[in-house]
Amino acid sequence: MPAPVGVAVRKGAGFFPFPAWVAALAMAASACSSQAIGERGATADPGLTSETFPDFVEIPAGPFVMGADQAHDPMAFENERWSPASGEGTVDVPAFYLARHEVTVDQFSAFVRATSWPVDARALAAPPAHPVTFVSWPDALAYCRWMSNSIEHSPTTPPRLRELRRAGWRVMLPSEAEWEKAARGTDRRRYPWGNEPQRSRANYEGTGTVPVGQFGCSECSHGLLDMSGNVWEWTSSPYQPYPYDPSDDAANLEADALWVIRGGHYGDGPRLVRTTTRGAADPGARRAFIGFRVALSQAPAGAK
Ligand SMILES: [Ca+2]
Ligand SMILES: [Ca+2]
Repeated sequence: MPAPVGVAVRKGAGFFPFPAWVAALAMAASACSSQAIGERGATADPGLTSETFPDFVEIPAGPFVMGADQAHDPMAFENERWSPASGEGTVDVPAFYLARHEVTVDQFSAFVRATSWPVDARALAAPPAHPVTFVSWPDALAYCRWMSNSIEHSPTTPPRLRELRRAGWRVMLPSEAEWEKAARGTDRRRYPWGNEPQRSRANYEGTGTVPVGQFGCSECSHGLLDMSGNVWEWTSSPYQPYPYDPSDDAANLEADALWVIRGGHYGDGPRLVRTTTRGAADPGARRAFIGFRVALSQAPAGAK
C-alpha cells in the first residue's frame, strides 16, 4: 500500500492494537445506550441545547469526481491518483448531511458530561468555540453514537432531525468520499472556495486553532466552513489505496490499519489543505491538530 503522503500519525510506542479499538467501540455503544437522554426525568440536563445541535447541510445525491494527479493539479500527491490508468474517478454518493462546522469543545463537553466517556483532559482545555482536539477515532465514534441517541431522545431536538432519525438516519463520521464530495463540490475545485489558495478563507499556515467558522467563506462548497485547515478531520474510512471502494473497507485490514483524515490543519501549507489531500492516522492517536465533524446518513441495512 502506498504511504499516506499528506501526514501519517502513529503512536510513539508501537501501534494501537486492533482488538483494543474494537473494544473501545463496544464501550461506546454501551456508554450511550445506558445514558439515553430523556430517561432521566424532566429536570435532567439534556446535554444538548438547540444551540449545540449540529447545523447540518444537505449534500444532494449524485456523482462527483474524486482523486487527483499532477496532470490535473500540480500539487497532487501520488496517493491521490485514482489508478495507474487514470488520475481521477467518478463516485456516486447517496444524499447525506454534513455539519457546517467542526465539532467544538463546547459540544464535546456536553457529550463527556452526559456519558462520563473517558477523554484526554487536553480535549476539554481549549476555549469552548474552538474545534475539539486530542480526540481519538473511537472518541469521535462514541460522540456520534451519543449524538444519534440525543437526537432520538432530547426534548429540544429540532423536528426535522428527529424525523430523519426515526427514518433510520444516524450520526456518523463522513466517509472519505462523502467528505471529498462535500468539500470539492461537483466542479473539481482544488479548495473548497476555488482553485487557488486563499489565506482569508481558511485557518492554515497559522499557529493554532481558531473558533469554528471564524473564517467566513460564502463561496465555499455548500457553505461548509473550515473544511480546509483549522484541524484535520477523522473520517469513517480505513486508509486504502485508490480506487476508492467502500465495499472493501473491512477486507484485509492490517492489525495496525490507519484511518483517513482530511483537510489539513492550522499549521499546514496550501498543499495539505486541498480538497483531495489524503492524510491517515492511527485510530488511537489523540493530537493537537486532529478533530472531526459529524455527518447524518442512512444506516446500511441491518445497522442501527
Ligand atoms: Ca478542518
Ligand atoms: Ca475501501
